Amino acid sequence: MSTRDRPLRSVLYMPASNARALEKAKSLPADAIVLDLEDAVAPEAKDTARRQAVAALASGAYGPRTLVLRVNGLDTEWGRADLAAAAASPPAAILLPKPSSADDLRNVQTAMDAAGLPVSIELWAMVETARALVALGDFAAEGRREGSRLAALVVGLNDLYVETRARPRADRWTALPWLSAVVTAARAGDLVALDSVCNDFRDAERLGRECEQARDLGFDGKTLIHPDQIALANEMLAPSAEEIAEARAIVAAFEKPEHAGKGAIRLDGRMVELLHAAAARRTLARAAAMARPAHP
Ligand code: 1VU
Repeated sequence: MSTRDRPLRSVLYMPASNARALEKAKSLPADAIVLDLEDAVAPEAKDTARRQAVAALASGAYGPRTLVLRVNGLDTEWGRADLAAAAASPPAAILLPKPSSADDLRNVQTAMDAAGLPVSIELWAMVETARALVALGDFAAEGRREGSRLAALVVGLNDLYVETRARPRADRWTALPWLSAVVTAARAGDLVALDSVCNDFRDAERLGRECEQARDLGFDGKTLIHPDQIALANEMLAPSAEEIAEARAIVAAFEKPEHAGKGAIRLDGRMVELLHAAAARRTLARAAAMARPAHP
């Protein structure tokens, strides 16, 4: 199943060098887990992290959680070894840090092919450089290209703040144009859109505000750094009971015989169109996917 069809409300990073975190993740209610070989792992721990990540991927101990491997860039001494290791026990997706052009996305797919990663293994791309923001249209086109592995865009605000010199603000107003641009590119490219992390993992109020922003901007899920952040993301990035009830009402209204062949109808005193029925069906499909046990 493509990750496009899986719930990805909560996507938890963990350093693959941290054996305790790898163990703990087996019982955490995250929809997806990113085993990080890149920034969260010190150079002297890269080999241990790669070995532990491969063992985790091969273990079958993470149930239906979507497993993703964040590799080091191909321009580092570790990148190609990371891909070769992934081929031994493939994750659902490879997460590429710091791509800045469509060429970077195509080059890593060529390297994935060469490493022997099956074509079903997707590519997720971080959006964390100024050049990536400028290239979002090309990223969307890559998502639409026949045979492309690209399936998701993942925002990385920590790097973007440093590179652009924009100041991180608690309400994230300095990042809103980027966040919105990433969601737009994801929709144009038929890609999953995942919001950045909230570094202040003890601040549930702030996380709640970020999840609300992510939901309202149209993100599919939020990346996380700590187990305490999972429950809130799962709750806030799922369709609410009211949204599900409304979606059911719209679908039911369009299915009435008297509305057959109509493009627009009246429901509870307002107009709903076929495009709303399509959105309602998508909401119901997401809710159904989230109702399936993702974390036993
Ligand atoms: O109760 P236990 O001792 O068994 O477990 C600890 C701890 O190991 C565990 N835990 C985690 N388990 C899985 N995944 C995690 N991400 C994770 N974080 C912690 O939970 C128990 C309680 O932990 P704690 O509250 O004592 O927290 P620590 O001080 O151990 O850890 C805090 C940090 C922030 C260091 C930790 O949460 C962490 O390493 N998070 C992930 C960092 C990461 O992957 N960064 C890179 C991606 S972010 C990015 O690049 C932005 C784009």
